[in-house]
Amino acid sequence: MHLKKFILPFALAGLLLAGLSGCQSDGSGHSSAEEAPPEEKVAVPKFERDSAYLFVERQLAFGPRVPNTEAHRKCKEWLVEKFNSYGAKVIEQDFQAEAYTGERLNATNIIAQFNPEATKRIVLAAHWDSRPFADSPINEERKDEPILGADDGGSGVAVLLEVARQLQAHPIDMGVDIVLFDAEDYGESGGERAETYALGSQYWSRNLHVSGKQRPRYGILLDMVGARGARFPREYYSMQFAPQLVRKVWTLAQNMGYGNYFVNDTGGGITDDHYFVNTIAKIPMIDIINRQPGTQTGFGEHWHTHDDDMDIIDPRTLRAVGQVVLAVVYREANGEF
Ligand code: AHN
Ligand code: ZN
Repeated sequence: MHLKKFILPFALAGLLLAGLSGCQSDGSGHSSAEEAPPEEKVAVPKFERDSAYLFVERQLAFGPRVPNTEAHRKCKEWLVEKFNSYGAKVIEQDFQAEAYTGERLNATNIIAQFNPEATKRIVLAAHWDSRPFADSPINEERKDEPILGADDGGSGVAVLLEVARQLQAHPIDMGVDIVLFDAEDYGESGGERAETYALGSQYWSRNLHVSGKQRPRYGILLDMVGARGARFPREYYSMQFAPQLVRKVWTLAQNMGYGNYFVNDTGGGITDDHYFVNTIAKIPMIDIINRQPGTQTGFGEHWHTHDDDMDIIDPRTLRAVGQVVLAVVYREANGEF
């Protein structure tokens, strides 16, 4: 309590100073002379929550999206076709990864580029695979069966598909790279060997599809952004690698009326895809991820169980996250973020 009271005035002063000076260390603020202002400002479009909800359903209809399965291949085809239909330049970044089990996974990072030539770019990411087993300590049911991953995987992808749809309908000059990582959730139970997770983001971080001036300036990762009652505290590694970006996104979200989701609280570090993007690719990337401190796993009762299906998804959560992401994208494109 005392600590909070002590820190708050300094945090506020820091925010003000950062805002006034217009210079930030995490690459999220830039007013460099070489960068031309946008031709015309484009209003932030409305994020259609029902559209995003349908995108979760469509993914689940393929079944669990576990690497080396038919459902995984079929879903990949659908995602690629969807991004193509929205006018993106799509790159299928195929790779083979060795799982902790020794299995060889045929995997693909799906990359959808808007304005591929633009030198001012940001990256939006989620993982599109789902977990091959239901190993949560909370629920012992059908532990060996793969999960549908409506929230864990499906939700982030669904939000980014709707963002892509809006980018086609309301074009901007800025570059946006949507990256759907594969093989995020094939990691060893228990989570001690964190590097057994996030195989797609580790591969992408070592083999970026862009270089030089086209390198994205920063990124936002969405992981488990669809559950009813979701709660997104400021994740620890995000604060370490991109503190100004976290503050700007959370402040924006709260000003938009989504403070019940984007809570004023700090959460522990998650070795999620953004961890490897930050440490290997050195692109500042934050993670918007649902944390539920009241539960044994810290991720909610449905996490890595068969309850992670459509019943857990709330279109209002998808909208809160999607509308904030759209606000960041369009404000950044307008030079107003
Ligand atoms: C670990 O448990 C090491 N990482 C969690 C990241 C994750 C799993 N996100 C979704 N499922
Ligand atoms: Zn997971």
